[in-house]
Amino acid sequence: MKEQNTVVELRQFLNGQWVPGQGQQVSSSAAAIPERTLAQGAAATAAQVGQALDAAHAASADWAATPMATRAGYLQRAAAWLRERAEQLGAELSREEGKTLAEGIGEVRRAAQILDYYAGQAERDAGTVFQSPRAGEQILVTHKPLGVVGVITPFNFPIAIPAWKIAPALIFGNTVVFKPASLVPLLAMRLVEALQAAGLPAGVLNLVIGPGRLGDAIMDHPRLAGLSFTGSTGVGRQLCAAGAARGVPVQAEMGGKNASVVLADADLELAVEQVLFGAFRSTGQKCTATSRLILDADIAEDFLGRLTARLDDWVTGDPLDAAVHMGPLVDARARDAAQQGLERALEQGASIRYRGAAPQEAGFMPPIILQLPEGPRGRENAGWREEFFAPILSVIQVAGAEQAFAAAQDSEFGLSLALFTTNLATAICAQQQLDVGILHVNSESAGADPHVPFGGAKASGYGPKEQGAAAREFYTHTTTTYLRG
Ligand code: UN1
Repeated sequence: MKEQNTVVELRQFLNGQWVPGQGQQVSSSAAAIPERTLAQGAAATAAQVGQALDAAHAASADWAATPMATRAGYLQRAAAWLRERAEQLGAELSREEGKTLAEGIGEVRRAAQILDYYAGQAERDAGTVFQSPRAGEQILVTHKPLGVVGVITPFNFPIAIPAWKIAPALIFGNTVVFKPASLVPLLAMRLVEALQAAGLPAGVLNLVIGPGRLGDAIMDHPRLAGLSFTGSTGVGRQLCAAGAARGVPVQAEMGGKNASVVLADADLELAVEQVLFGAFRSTGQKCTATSRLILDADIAEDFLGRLTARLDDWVTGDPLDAAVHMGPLVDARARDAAQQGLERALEQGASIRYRGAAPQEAGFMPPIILQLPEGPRGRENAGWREEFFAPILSVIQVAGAEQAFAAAQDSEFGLSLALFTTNLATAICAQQQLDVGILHVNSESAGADPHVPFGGAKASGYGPKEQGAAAREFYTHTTTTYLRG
């Protein structure tokens, strides 16, 4: 692996200037080599968060009055900037977060695609005109920005998730205070650099890097008009409650415990490949990852035989090595937390059906398949209930589609579900019966396109969904105008 030894100076972006933080020292390191520091500097303080919100507020009237086509230009230029540097930034992402180089480069390109998609909003409808029951009248529904929007993002998609919140916030005329996960500040800084290079006016986008409690400083600030959050269900619900108390809309994308259901009539080769990707790509660190596997008993042994054979060739190691399929978890703390979850599952009667090979150091963990106990005990097991955010796949067996759907529904979460069947009627039944935000028929549980709604049911989501036409629902409020000439 080619190593550069430069440590990036970690800075805050306030009112169009890169400035040092005034808080405690923070740093990020390589996921696979924790002793290697990648970025270092002082965290933002609550006072600096206040400056960020004040700057965003001061910029907000001019930004809202800027034509959408002009706002789109900034996003397009930032997209081009990212695309030109996709390989280099993808390598930075891979090194810091731990996903493979291909996934890192893919994520940078995806961020560019998201920016371009929202730029296209300038050529879409600006609202809706309704018929009026009264003569000589039209009813217009138009959209206005909320004002200053807070964006709080997790470590697992260090640039794509920020892009899919910041791009719609900006295109719809909001100004932004962005707080990324402090484990992955590098790509957050790159996204801000891209928009700065595009000429974005001062104050429109502000970046504050630091510990989680900065999120409370954003939430509590009187200028805040909306908050979009992706992360754990616990933190998301606290933010939703705080927002409700203040009348500030909050959009929260939270946990998942997504099932893949493989029925007896499925194309097994396809299902094996898609479950492998869904469960183990990005080391299982996606809210859309497959972590429950529900197999029809008729094909269960055949399926597991094929899946474990594929896993025998699955290489866990240095994420920058092209031969590697799976890097480490983001850090040793994440690995230890997943390890403890695994131990709880084992104490509660689960057994290890498969454990792959992995380096011992840093946050490395091998791919693991857990067999849960039969009957209701299986569905009380930590392997069924808890989101480990790790390459651990918990398996149960059922008899037929009806039992499979009942098992799939038996979860606090409702983000994504992958169903493998060749029977169209069964697929339609799943669409009607299952409380999930995203249903994949014959494809893996992870993945999202920018032009369609993304988000979950039950404990997985709160507030309007993200992406596509859904984004406008969150980032704007409407005025209904009864217009008579
Ligand atoms: C994807 O499946 O590619 O945090 C996107 C997450 C989700 C995004 C998933 N909010 O994993």
